[in-house]
Amino acid sequence: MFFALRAVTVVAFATAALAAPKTNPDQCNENTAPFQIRLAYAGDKGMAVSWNTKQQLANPTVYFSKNEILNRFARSDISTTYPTSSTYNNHVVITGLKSDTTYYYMPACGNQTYTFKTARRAGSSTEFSFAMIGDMGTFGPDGLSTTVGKGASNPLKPGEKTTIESLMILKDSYDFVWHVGDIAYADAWLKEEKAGYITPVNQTDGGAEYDKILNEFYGQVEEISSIRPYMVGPGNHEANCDNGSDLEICLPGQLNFTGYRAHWNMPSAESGGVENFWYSWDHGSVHFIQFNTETDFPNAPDEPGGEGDEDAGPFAPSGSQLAWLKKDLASVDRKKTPWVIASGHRPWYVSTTECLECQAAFEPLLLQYGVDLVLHGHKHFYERHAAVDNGTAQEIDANPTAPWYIVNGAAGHYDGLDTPSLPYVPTSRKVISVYGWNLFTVHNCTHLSTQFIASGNNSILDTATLIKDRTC
Ligand SMILES: *[C@@H]1O[C@H](CO)[C@@H](O)[C@H](O)[C@H]1NC(C)=O
Ligand SMILES: *[C@@H]1O[C@H](CO)[C@@H](O)[C@H](O)[C@H]1NC(C)=O
Ligand SMILES: *[C@@H]1O[C@H](CO)[C@@H](O)[C@H](O)[C@H]1NC(C)=O
Ligand SMILES: *[C@@H]1O[C@H](CO)[C@@H](O)[C@H](O)[C@H]1NC(C)=O
Ligand SMILES: *[C@@H]1O[C@H](CO)[C@@H](O)[C@H](O)[C@H]1NC(C)=O
Ligand SMILES: *[C@@H]1O[C@H](CO)[C@@H](O)[C@H](O)[C@H]1NC(C)=O
Ligand SMILES: CC(=O)N[C@H]1CO[C@H](CO)[C@@H](O)[C@@H]1O
Repeated sequence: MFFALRAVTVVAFATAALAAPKTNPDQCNENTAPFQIRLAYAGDKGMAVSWNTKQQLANPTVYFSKNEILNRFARSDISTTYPTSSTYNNHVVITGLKSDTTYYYMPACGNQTYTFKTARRAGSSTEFSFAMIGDMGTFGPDGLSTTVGKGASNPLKPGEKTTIESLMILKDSYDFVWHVGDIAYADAWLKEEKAGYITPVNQTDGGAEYDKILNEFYGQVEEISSIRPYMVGPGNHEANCDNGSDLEICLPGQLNFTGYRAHWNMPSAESGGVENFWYSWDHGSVHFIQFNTETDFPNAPDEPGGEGDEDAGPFAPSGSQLAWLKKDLASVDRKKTPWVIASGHRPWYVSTTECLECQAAFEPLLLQYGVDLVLHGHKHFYERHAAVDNGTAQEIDANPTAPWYIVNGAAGHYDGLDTPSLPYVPTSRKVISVYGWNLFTVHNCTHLSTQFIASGNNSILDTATLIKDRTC
């Protein structure tokens, strides 16, 4: 089993460049070689580095420096696995860095140097962009490809780029990626087997197929997650056993956010949150908040008895999440971070079934504290709304007092796209059913814009700008 604690890290300074590799207590071999490398912000002076290995490490170690010498290192003792996983998840947090600075790094026993850039100093007013994706599974023969299984739809058209390819081509246009839940869709394994889309790895091995798809996903996303912080939020597919099949097979790694808890290391320790479930961070002129629409609030859909029927959570004493959200929102210094952007997986303003429990729990706080923008996934299309105050639309170029809502769960996975219901809800302003992602640009303290980018050919299919009357 794994520890819910965040990695405690020791930062040391080696005196000679070549001394660093000798400090690794783990023997390097193919079982300790790092793969699936992924980054996450840890304050504006830190970076969480996570990666997997085939064997447990005594002391996961990352070498780093401002140049390629890599003469500093950070280390932890967090190397964890769970039943049905073939890998260990290693987590190290590097602290004491400079904000807005590029560092070179490499997990011990690696064969390649990567770079990351720390977050922009909280309060800095420089323009920046970030990428937002929702509901992205693995691409290729075990996920979304140019063919579909029985019952699935919307295969990739020949020559179309996947969302990962599109994000990679445009990687210089954003500082980080925010994946707002539903990560990998490994839980589709049984559905894909039943549809004749994939051949079982092994009928009796209880876990190989789930683990294979999960590993494929983390391998595919690595080209981005090893060079850009990849922030995540919980989605229902991180706890899902409703596999689209009539078989009762649910693997331990699939239950209760087990794989999700083990893989990621979001900055909850830095923000008083809980694991990868709810947390916040500052980046330049924005305070970002991830909240959890799956568990830990009244009538949460993934809790026992909830409508999602996932039998998951809770992860903290009753009332903790909403109390944290209120406290976090109340403590934002709007002079420092004039913008507040929040994300939770399930939408409540959307032209199909909405999460009313989520609305009841979260909307009053988001309204009360003047959150500027709320991002959701879950539904597999793109829908840009107006700013909305308890159902009443306010236009985004007219200094709205309510949050602007955008739903995008269209990054692409085995099941294809969803069809929105007609007529669209009154708050809807633009609907696009194409695989794609959003590029958000925070220009200054009054202008924040978005572009919806079709992954298949990188064309911009929608543009919109939120304008606030404020003095910067
Ligand atoms: C580098 O390490 C990765 C992960 O172990 C491995 O997949 C890759 O083949 C290695 N590359 C080279 C050039 O050795
Ligand atoms: C299937 O997996 C089980 C458990 O890992 C293993 O014991 C068995 O040998 C495998 N069967 C085949 C045909 O590979
Ligand atoms: C899910 O995991 C949490 C943390 O270990 C635990 O407290 C909770 O009871 C689990 N939920 C279910 C339904 O097993
Ligand atoms: C929101 O609107 C509904 C009716 O649509 C109303 O019943 C409810 O009291 C309103 N909530 C608030 C906080 O104003
Ligand atoms: C803020 O950015 C917008 C969009 O780039 C620009 O039109 C506007 O003039 C800027 N405002 C200030 C005060 O610089
Ligand atoms: C790019 O893809 C979108 C979505 O499939 C399509 O509507 C558009 O026509 C394409 N643009 C070009 C230039 O091919
Ligand atoms: C264990 C489990 O959740 N299995 C589910 C697989 O899918 C069918 C049909 O959707 C459900 O009825 C099972 O409960």
